[in-house]
Amino acid sequence: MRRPLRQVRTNTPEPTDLHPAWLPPEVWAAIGARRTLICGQGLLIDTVQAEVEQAADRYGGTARRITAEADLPPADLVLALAADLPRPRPADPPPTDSKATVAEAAESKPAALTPTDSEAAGVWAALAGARAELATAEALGAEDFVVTRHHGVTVVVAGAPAGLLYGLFEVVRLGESAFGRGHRVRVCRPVMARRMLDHWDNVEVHPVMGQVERGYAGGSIFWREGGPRGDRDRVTAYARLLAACGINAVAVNNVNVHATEARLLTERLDDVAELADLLRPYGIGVHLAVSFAAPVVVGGLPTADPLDPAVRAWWAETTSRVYARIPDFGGYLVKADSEGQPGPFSYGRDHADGANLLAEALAPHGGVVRWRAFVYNHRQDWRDRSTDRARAAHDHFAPLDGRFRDNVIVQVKHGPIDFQTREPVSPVIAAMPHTRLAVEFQVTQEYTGQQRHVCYLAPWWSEVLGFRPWGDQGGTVAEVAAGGGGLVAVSNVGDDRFWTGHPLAQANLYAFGRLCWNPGLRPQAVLDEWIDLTFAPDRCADPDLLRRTLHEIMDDSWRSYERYTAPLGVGFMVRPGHHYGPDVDGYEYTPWGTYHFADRDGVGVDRTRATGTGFTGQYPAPWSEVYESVESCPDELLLFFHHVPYDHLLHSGRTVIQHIYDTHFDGVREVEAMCRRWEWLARLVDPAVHARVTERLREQLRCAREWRDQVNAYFHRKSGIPDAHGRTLH
Ligand code: GCV
Repeated sequence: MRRPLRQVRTNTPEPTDLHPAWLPPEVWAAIGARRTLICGQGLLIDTVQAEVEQAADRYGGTARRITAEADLPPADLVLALAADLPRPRPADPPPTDSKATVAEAAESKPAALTPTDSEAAGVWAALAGARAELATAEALGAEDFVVTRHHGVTVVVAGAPAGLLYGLFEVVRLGESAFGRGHRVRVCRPVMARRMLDHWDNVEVHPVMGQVERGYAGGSIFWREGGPRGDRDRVTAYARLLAACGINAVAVNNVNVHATEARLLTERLDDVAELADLLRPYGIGVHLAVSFAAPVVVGGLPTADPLDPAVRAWWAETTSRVYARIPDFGGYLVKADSEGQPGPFSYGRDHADGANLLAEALAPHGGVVRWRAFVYNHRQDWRDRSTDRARAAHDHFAPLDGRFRDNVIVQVKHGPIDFQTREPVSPVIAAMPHTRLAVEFQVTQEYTGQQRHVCYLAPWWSEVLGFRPWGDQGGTVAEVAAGGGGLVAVSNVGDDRFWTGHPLAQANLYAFGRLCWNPGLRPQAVLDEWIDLTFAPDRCADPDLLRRTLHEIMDDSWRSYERYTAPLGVGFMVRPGHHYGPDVDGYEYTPWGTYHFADRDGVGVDRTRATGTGFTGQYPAPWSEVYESVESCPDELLLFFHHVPYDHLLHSGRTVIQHIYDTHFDGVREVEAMCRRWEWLARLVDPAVHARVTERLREQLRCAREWRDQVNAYFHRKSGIPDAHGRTLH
């Protein structure tokens, strides 16, 4: 039963002029207008209470905390911990049929009862119904919850406070439909226990990389010019957004750990503790990226050798101090022996020695060490065709399988190179069955348009997560991650008022969280959720146009981006350093190991066992064979695995060179269409959002044309082959 609305307040953005992203006040209307009972104790239950109170305050409902023993007032929504579900006492109205469905309940009111008795009985009956369903459901884990509806009351029951917080946000997502007829029982459990974001935020502004490495949304929300930013409201608002899409952990500093950041572990630990205090009420645990050389750099020891007893003692003591200050600290994140970061190689030790050292220090406290597998030689001689960066992670880590301690998570980039627009799945994911693996994505759009281009990445991640490294008979990437260290992504958030620079890039952050929770969600369905929450289409003049247009712009935007940038999986071709815009030969003669080998006859990297670097041999069957053969290799990865002549015929029926020309023209046309479509939304979305996206689209179009013209001109000049359709190639 709904109470009549009291006066609804106007919706001002919270907390200052920050864009509310997927939690604008309107999404709380369904809950806020109703009577909610909250049962349970704990910090996260206080958060639930505060959220519902705020909504009720705005929309005229009520939020009452009750204990299991208290009288049961009438309610429309009950949010309860299973252990605190109120139990009827002899004097309470008897529960009616607990098995009644919502439809029955909504239509039937026991005639013999007075309205008040009826309402109270309805709540009792609803609780009895929830209890009956719980009895048949599998035990609820710490983050699980059940949503049921009986006798006109929606009941969310969780096994632990975190589950109730996620249950609350599920009701937010459901909106009015959480209180409608025909609601089926939903048991919700996250597929990934670990759902994490890594911030590549520097405390001290880095002379080249700035405040946030690969950040495209302004400064850091955590740090500013050498110290804490001190914007508590913003961090709390961020925590809230993360919890609402399912994230439960963050690393608060860059994996490239410089001098100031190294001290977060010791004398600047209070700065980390302060962030932990702000993130904790939303169930988000804090991790710290640490320098492997910390014993030397901040500890004053002569060595960081992982087998040195003094080094082990230093890590043990330092870690104990961290836990004394932050009892629920998540653990360490380490980039070692990679791109100049220190690591165990300096002491003749391997990555298992290094990771186990930190794991040993963390184990007594329940912490984990996340050890990145992004290790390769960034000082390669480009003349040396036998060295292949794609092989590096597997070469280094696969032989170590089984040697890592239980609380080590090896964190693997989803592709073998570096978050390109198209790469095969990393073979490491299939190569370490005795190691806990986490799969790493990049929400920040380093190589996918840097938040100046619309590029909805969920379809890409979804493909990766659904990939079966052992073929149809084996599990998926998502299953490997779920059984190990979960998913992690580099955050795309900064101090920009839209959080992500490009307002539509918010969808990537939201989608990453939702795919962690359930990798089986369809990207379009996730986008729909995000549109519903962020744009409230039902409240605009033309909901269908708004929804349809956003889908038209975003659904396929990753593939559009792929079309106008580097072709057929070859990757890079970006401007060195900042990685924005085209530069076909930009990395060709550099030490970074990212080459395309284009000449007058052909293009692509021969990674076969027969004639190339042997990388295909790192895959199990059937992929080792599929990728080895130029006939069976999927078109979209052809140039990643093979060097082929320009007139090589693709499965699509086009030659490689014609594919390059066609897709580049198509990609730009698609961006032109995006720009036109966005104009249709001028009066349907917030003018500030509209203006920002318009400005970004203009740049996207300019840049897409530049990509098209440079890539087409380059390959035309190399190959001398004209476009079959006679278009200008420059
Ligand atoms: C944080 C790429 C990026 C680097 C990043 C690195 C990594 O190379 O360009 O900025 O460093 O990946 O993942 O560690």
